[in-house]
Amino acid sequence: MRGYPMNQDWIFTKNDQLSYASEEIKQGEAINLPHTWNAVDGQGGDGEYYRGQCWYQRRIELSPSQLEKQLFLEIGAAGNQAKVYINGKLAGESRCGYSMIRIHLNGYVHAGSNLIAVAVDNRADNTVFPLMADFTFYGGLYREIKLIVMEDIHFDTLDYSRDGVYLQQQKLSDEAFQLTVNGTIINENGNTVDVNLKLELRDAGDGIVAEQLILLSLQQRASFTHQLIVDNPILWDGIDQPYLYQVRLSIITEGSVYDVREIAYGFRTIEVTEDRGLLLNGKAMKINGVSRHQDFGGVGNAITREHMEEDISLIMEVGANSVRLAHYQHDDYFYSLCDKKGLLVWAEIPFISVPSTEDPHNTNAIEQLEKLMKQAYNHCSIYCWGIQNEITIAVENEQTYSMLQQLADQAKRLDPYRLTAQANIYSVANDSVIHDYADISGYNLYYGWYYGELTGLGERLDAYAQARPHQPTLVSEYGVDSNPRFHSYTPKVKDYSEEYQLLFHNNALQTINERPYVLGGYVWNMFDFGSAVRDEGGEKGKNLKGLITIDRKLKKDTFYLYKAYWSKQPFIHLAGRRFQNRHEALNDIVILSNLSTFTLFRDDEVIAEIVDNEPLTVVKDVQLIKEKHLIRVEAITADGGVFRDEMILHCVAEEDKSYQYVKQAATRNVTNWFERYDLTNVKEVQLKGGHYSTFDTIAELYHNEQAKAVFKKYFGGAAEDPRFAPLKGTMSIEKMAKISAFNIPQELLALINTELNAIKK
Ligand code: GCB
Repeated sequence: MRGYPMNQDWIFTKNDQLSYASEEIKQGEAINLPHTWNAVDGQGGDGEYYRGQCWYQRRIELSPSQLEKQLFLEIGAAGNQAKVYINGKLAGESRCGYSMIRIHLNGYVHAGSNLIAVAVDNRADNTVFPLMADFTFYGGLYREIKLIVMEDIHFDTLDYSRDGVYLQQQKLSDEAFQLTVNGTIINENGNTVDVNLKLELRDAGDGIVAEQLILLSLQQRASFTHQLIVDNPILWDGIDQPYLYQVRLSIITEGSVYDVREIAYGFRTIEVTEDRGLLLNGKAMKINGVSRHQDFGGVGNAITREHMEEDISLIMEVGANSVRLAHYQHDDYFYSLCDKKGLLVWAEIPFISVPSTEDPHNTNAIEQLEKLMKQAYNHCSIYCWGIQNEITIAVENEQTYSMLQQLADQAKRLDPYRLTAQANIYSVANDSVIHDYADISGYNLYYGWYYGELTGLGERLDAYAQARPHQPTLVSEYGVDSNPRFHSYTPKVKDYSEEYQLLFHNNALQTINERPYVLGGYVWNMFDFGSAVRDEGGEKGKNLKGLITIDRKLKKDTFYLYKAYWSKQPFIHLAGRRFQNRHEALNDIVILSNLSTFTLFRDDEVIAEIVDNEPLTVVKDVQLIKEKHLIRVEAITADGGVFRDEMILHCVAEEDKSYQYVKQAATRNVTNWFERYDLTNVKEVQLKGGHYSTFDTIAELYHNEQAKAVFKKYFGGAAEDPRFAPLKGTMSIEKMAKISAFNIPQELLALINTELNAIKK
């Protein structure tokens, strides 16, 4: 299999005309891939971003000799749906916006110039996931495209898979692993041939560890399963020792090599235990995890390998040992980087927020899971397949469970050796049966941000552990938005200050670390990311929960908090450097470090000598007297290494108001909007059957003019917003009340019910 990049010289237009399947685009824009049309409006517009069907075209010149080979077009991904036309004929389609697409070109192409036209569509479609989520659904051909050239006899490349071969591993004993190789070989010309399948295992130094030759006779196709016993392999042991072997598979006949796959592969065991948490190679490992969305500032999801390398090096710098690649399939290259660096990966599909109301079987979720798994199968870093994220926002019922059962069954059928995982919204009950549908059932918990107090996190985890002592949990998400422009001496929820983010995460880290039964957590999020519908914290179109800004240029103080907890690379960092104008005379200086002995200076004067093993150290009441002070901290390690950091603080007379987040009058998130209703004497309503109530779905309320009028009285046109459309068929007012953003008090539900329940169905 040889691949030739085809990223240059494309023509793009937003003008949607079916004639572009066969006719040249006249007034298009010349672009190179990767490309998205939402790089700007997807992360900072007025909430709307362009969602439509757009066209891409490119010509490809093929010689008669090339046509004797098997030719495939490989499209890294197309967001969210695509139709691929070759010389005017529909040759392939995709409804999985994050998966790789492969199209067999022979039969569509001829010698000379051929027209490739791709219609890419990111409009809302109730049967294609994600339907609704807190991130931008960027449109475009946002990954690389290649022409793949193969001989007539080759590994199967069209069963959705990447390699056409699947590697599985099982530990047999303390001394040996079994490596199983499954796959299918295709013979395009259909004559009976005998082929040798050569299987080699090479170590990191390219030395042969094991080698086998398997004879296969095939006509059109032949499937094979082969096992190799690997004695005492060097283990892939996470970030400490991500040792990779190379599995090389070659198809050979009469001395010629027809097809080769080389797969970097590591041997490891991963278990989740009731009492010892997650075990990697038998050793307990707390999951020090971060989540990642794939997009970058100004680039959207049209990222390159350099962007991915930058992300992985930041994730390594913070010292994480695991990454949740949310909320969809990421670029294959990223999973390879995780293999190389030893990061355990939670991989997942965009079955998120709400199921389809038009397709009760959610076929698209099943298809996306199959593609994710078949394409990412051979990455040893992946330890679990995520089957849903907060899918019960609007409704949790038998249909949800049967859907999850189907996804879990499919994951186990395709891969019996890896775990399944799910991430639930906090409103899912601790004893809900939903937790049974995956090996790992995590909670996305935002106590002290969207609801509750900071202490709520620990209380909730303890309550869960009591309700389900046999199933350990993890915090599959936690975080708060912070804008490094905002600062406070008295950080509090929703002030978006860097200081509140620090406080929140320090509490979360302590809470998770203190509880051995908690597997660990995934910070939401390593990076700020595009979420066009958002407008909060002084930034439009972005979720600001990152430890690093969306352009990857600024590490917020919380980044260094994690580094202090997790990383073994010695460092020291002074927090609060952007909170430069200090109007109070006495200031607490916060030091973040994994070192334990340091000296704090104000200008040239030593103001504290500290010995402290805590990742976060506070030196209280440092007095600022001059207009400008240089605050410096220095640590000397046992082996004489010197680490220092410094910052300038200004002593000012008046509070610098630019540090305060001022809520815009017209922001889309209105707090306490219900205050215009008198809720003082509202009584519970005994609901009558056969009448409307807050338990009916919005779609049902909309069927009746009177019920619709009641809904509109309280919620205005909310249900008519296109973003709400996927929710209408499943969301009730009761369910809305469970979502903190809607801010609906219980008394208001009763008030609405007095009106709704008077209307006969
Ligand atoms: C969640 C979602 C995630 C959001 C996050 C947030 O629970 O799973 O997609 O981005 O909350 O920031 O609200």
